[in-house]
Amino acid sequence: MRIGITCFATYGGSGIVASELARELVRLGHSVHIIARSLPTRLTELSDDLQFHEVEALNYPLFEAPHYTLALAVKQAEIAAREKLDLLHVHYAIPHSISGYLARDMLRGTHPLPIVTTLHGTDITLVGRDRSYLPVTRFAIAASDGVTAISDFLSHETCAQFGLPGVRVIPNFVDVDQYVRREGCALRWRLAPTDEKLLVHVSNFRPVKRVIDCVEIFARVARHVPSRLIMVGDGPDAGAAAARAAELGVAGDVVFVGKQPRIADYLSIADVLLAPSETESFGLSALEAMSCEVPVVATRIGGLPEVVEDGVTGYLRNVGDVEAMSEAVLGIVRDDALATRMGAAGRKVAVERFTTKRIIPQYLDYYREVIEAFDPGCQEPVIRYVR
Ligand code: GMT
Repeated sequence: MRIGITCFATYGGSGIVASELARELVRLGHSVHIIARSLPTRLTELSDDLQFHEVEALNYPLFEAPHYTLALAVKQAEIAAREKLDLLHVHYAIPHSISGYLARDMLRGTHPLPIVTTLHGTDITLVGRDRSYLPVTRFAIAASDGVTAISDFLSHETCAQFGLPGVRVIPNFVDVDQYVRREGCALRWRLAPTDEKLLVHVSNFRPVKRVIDCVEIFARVARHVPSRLIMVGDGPDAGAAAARAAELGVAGDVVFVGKQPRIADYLSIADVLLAPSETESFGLSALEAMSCEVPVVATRIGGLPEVVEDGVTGYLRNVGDVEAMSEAVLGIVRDDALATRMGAAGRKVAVERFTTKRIIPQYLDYYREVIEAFDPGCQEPVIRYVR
């Protein structure tokens, strides 16, 4: 197949999922064209079968901001026609589905271009629910030829909020050969020189991630067990997290490593992953940690319970309950046998339910279904993904 993929290239789960999907599709013999504002961070190995097309939006003095949505639609249509794409797969509904809709319409009568939209989370739970975006989000989803969501939670949210029928659930996935436990490596010795326990957090440091809760949890744990907190990523709340660490007197043991191209390096040496999010439709870093045999302490919200089993692969606690989360972490770092058992259970879940090999074929089957059902002559946007 010849597939176009649009995603945000910035630090975010949807761009990572789109990049890993692209890489796997190419590995399986398909051609992929990434159409995005910049090259997604995890995609470095371009080739004839994995090409990147940059969207450049003209900034004219009359415009208050460049019109990315329109420039993207033009690029999607241009690449689809030139490269004879069989399908365009957009990640994150706003604004990518709308651009796809425009591209499909621009090509009407010349090149059939079915659109699949994958919903990732905040495109439904935060941005899409905002009054200023809700009608257009609903329209974009209804107008897509195929729609997938990355968890049952997100599928239900989509139905509840937009009054649309259930969408196909294709969960996120992990490369279990890349995300593995590594003992005794140089990075571990550098970050934990006297064998401290390593608590790791990975995110884009936006308010929904509650990174300050990570610092609060860590400060409570560090009172009892020699440990360090490794903060991987960057974003708006990084400064506030650093300030809180200083206030709590733990700044010396909180290490901000910034955005990292190889998250696996940090997860593979962690003792606990912290994911205290306010909302999370899946929690990709939790799954990646589980693949590395790392117990997860997270919040009991959104799709996280579909990934982390409370008491088995980690612990789930209420949003903001830093006391309970620090108790949960202490339970793990004080009991090596429990930590090993939880790590092994997490790895088993990753291997049995969420491997790349198990999930990518679900996308391919869905592409085929959508292409087969596509009616290039249809003028009205209809909810074609419902059977
Ligand atoms: O909002 C974010 O955290 C970023 C967002 C994205 O689109 O990049 O992440 C969402 O998609 C990830 C990949 O599917 C999921 O693992 C995250 O749970 C989801 N984030 C939220 O729901 C907050």
